[in-house]
Amino acid sequence: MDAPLVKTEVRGRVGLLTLNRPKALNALSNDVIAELAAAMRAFDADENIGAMVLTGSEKAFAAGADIGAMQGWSYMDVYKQDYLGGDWESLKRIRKPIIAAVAGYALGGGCELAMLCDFIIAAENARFGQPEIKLGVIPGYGGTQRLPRAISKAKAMDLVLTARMMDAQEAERAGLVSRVVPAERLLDEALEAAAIIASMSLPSVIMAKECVNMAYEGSLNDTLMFERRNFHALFATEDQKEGMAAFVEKRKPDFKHK
Ligand code: CO8
Repeated sequence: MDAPLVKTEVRGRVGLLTLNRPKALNALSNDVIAELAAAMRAFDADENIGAMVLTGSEKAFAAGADIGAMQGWSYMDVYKQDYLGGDWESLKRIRKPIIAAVAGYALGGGCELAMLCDFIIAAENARFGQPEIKLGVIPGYGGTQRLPRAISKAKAMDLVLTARMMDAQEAERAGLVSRVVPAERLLDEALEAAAIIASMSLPSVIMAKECVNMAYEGSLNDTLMFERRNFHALFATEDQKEGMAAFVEKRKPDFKHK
């Protein structure tokens, strides 16, 4: 049997989810997200679970959506499958709190997945970024919408337009991350925080999460759809083909700006 792409474990009243595609730095294929969504839904429905922790490896929380899989897709391919709808979209309907425990790279869809969690605890070696522009596309899973809300327009523009990475200290100063801890403390710190949450009354925990999200998300649904359609549209460009081919072939892209 193939190893699971997402490992699950129960620690007391906490559900631990570990992305498990280490050779591809936990690149988020549709299969990874399908497994993640199924596991989160199961924890969400389990009355013995009060909170969840989502983590990756020491080197990468997740290095983004799976570029190899996306490389050949056309505009119609992404539009018809409503890429990043479906299982992806269902993650934001999980009602119990999810803490992202991030070590190493959280890039592109990986940074977006961390931001979709309720808060982020980072290891000192964590690095956050939205490098999609280097591939001839833009963030497609909330990066252009959640990042300016989580940090500032200036820093979000800086990251999204230059593709530079932000280290854990900068991410904490900017407000993206709630705590930074030594790498060896990361999982314990996240599990302890989740255990505290799981010891509270579940209805009040769920309502608190819903209310904070109401304050934060306003009209996010509309803007996320706007972002997704623009992300789809970029698959009609030559530069998307070139950007992703260049990554796969390990060379610099030669963009033609069309
Ligand atoms: N997709 C597929 N494979 C990947 C990805 C990825 N995003 N990232 C890394 N890998 C693979 C590499 O191809 C390599 O595989 P192999 O060993 O078979 O050649 C393996 O992981 C190890 O990677 P590297 O050799 O590159 O490791 P380095 O330590 O040299 O570099 C980096 C680490 C800097 C993280 C580098 O791998 C990198 O730049 N990765 C791509 C980062 C990126 O561009 N992410 C954005 C992807 S696009 C995206 O997320 C679209 C957003 C739309 C929404 C998606 C929602 C999920």
